[in-house]
Amino acid sequence: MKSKPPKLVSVSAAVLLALGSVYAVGAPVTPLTLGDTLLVSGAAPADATPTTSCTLTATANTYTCDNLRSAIAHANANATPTVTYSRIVLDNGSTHTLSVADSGGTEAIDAYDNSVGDLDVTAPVTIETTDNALSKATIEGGTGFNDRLLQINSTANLSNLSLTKGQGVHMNGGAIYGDASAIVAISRSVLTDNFASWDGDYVDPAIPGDTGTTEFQGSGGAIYTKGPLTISFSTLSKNTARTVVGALDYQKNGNGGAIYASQALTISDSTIGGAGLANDAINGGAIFLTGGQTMTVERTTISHNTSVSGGAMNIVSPSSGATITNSTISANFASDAGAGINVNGNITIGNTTIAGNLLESAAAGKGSGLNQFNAGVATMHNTLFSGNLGDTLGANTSANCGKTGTSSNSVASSGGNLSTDATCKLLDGTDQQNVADAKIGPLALNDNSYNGNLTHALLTGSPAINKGTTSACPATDERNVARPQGAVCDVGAYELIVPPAASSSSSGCSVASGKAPIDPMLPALAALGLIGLALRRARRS
Ligand SMILES: [Ca+2]
Ligand SMILES: [Ca+2]
Ligand SMILES: [Ca+2]
Repeated sequence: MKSKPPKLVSVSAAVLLALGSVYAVGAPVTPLTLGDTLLVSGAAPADATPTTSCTLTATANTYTCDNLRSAIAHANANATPTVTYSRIVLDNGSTHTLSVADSGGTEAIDAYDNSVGDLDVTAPVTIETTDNALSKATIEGGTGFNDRLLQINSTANLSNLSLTKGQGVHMNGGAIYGDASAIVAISRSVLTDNFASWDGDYVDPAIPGDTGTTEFQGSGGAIYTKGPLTISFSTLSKNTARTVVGALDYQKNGNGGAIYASQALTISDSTIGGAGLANDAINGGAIFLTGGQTMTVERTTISHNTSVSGGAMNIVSPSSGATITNSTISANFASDAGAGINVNGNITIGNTTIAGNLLESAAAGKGSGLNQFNAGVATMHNTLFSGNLGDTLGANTSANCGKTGTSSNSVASSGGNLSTDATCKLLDGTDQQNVADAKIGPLALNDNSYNGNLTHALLTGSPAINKGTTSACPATDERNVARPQGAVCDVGAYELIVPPAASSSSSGCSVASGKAPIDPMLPALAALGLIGLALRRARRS
């Protein structure tokens, strides 16, 4: 093996690290080459059980297919699935309403029969639109479809789609079920108004002697996956995984209103929830992670989701820990523990704003913004806790952090944090505790043309401004604004833009020269405008 000069080795290592972090986002584990291209043309191709294969066009390896179901049937027949993937192309703005219901129940739950009910993907595919910068294609469940939309047991990259009206009746995964071999990446897509529901012979407390036997969980309102899942520039809203049954409104399972994941979960530049757009579940209103290798969330806003435990997320024993960076967790609700985050295991939270989450538990000591249970350490830097309320029903006692059980919460501060109370144990010399008013604005777009996420701006005089630590500060904020602005990074997900300081001894702006002084803001504004234009095409709608 050739040795390299030490300097090159060092550079290579840095590049490999950078490539590794990029590669982890959305790329399949095994690089596949393009096999067949499958064109599904038309504004609303009718769903039907495939009877003929797709038709070869004059272009090699390019076929036309009657509908999405027939395209998937062709893709599943891929003879070289470890080498090639099929690319299914839908027209921009087209709607694909699934109507071939499995009314006779010929396809068992979680079985693979692509001819009826859910679309079953068993070989690598990309499903996208003709132009992923233009309007999305919609895949939806028709009236009475009573099935999820997609069941995947392969590599699947889904781009520029709207997945809606998935009807996970008595099954996991309202829009998508990812099986053990699924590697799913979703970008620039919307998953909204899907549900997973529970049924089975539950023990109804209203019926004496009732015993439960078989149960179907009904988890993952939009997505249930046993394989790694990557989501970027997407929105997940109004998905539900809470089933209320019986005479006493017995609330049965449903974990993960939007996402139930049991493998590595990576989310970036996305919005989960929103005012009037809550995802809802028993545990993990937006996200339920269990047995996962790791969870990484960055530049993502999770707001207004509802649950019993973990309004935004319920994280159970991530073996490699969970990391949340440059994100906003706001206005989520839980009736038992952790209106924002409920976590068992190690979690690292950096430059994140956790604000206005509401817990309505009467039990003492539980956290509303961040609640820990059982084991684990929460390592935090530059994170802002403001006005997470709860613990005593109706009293609105501030409790940003806490723990379920007798022992207290375990926190390791890396500095630069801010809290409106002292419950988060932020004891580094650079932390601020018991701040009377963090002075943050309401959730708003705040000129964010990068990913469209809503954030809490820092208002004039906010004690979060320039009070983070520089050492652990990311290069940008949640809106992709460069950090730091001014001398030092701000606390939380939002960096307040500071105009370049006007120099009092500027040599090029003399009024005596007869030219109008140049507004020092103009170059910056022009640059921002150009960036905005460049990014507008990439912005999810
Ligand atoms: Ca199926
Ligand atoms: Ca099926
Ligand atoms: Ca700053």
